[in-house]
Amino acid sequence: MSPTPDPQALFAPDSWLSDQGGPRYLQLKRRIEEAIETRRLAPGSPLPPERELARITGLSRVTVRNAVAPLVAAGLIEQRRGSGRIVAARPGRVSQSLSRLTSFSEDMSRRGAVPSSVWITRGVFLPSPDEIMALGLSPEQSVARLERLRLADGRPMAIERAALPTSILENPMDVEDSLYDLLARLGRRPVRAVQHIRAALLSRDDARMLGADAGDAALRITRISYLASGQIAECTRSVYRGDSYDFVAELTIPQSAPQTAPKNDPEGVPHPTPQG
Ligand code: 16G
Repeated sequence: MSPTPDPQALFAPDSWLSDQGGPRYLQLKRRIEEAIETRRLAPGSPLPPERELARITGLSRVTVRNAVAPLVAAGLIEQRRGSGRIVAARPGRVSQSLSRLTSFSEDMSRRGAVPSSVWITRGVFLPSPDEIMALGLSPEQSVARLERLRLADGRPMAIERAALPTSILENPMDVEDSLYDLLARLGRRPVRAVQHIRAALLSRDDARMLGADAGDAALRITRISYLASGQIAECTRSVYRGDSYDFVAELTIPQSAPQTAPKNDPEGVPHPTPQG
């Protein structure tokens, strides 16, 4: 079993629990998920018992229970007879939020994995008809193309094919480990993006690079990202191994919609409306 992390340091509520952060059981659930993602709670390490979590966080045991139950149901935490709850063996998949505009390097580092890339193509080219459309270029303008196999801890995760107007990225050879780091240094990091995700099957060539079999499940993602000025910064077409990612979207009820949780519920835990 992995060493027990210091639960006090991990769960002291000052840095993550707030009145504005929504239901408290969800805030705690997120805190535990984040600790698992960043490996502060490594696979095999014990989750502090309910009573201790309640003491450290100042939440009720019911709230703690409501936070932990969905993580057990999702397989992130295992209930072991006699030895309490432990973090499940690291799932092969990476959970990626659909609401945050982050880079591959940031996503992997946040999870304690080491990102790396193998370059497939890097240079300045005349744009293809698709790139002209996607980036709003004229046929005489040029594009910077970056094609990379992206790896986490040496394990192939995705193939990314990015095209950027040369007004955004003049010299693709300047990109070292992270494209978004370089764009940030140039003051041209995208602030908004639209992503399309669809299911696909791996082609023979992509499968070979990803260490999978032709015809295996994959996700195709197109991201068009924008600068604050509205200018298109990047069009990236990626192929992710179907078994490596879970894309997670957090859904909230619109402010104007009627609330179903009883007003007097201090924990904000939604209850089914009593029948009859
Ligand atoms: C992400 C983006 C990709 C971007 C890359 C930059 C998706 C689907 N794609 O993988 O558009 O170019 O990050 O990563 O999320 P980097 O800064 O590590 O090079």
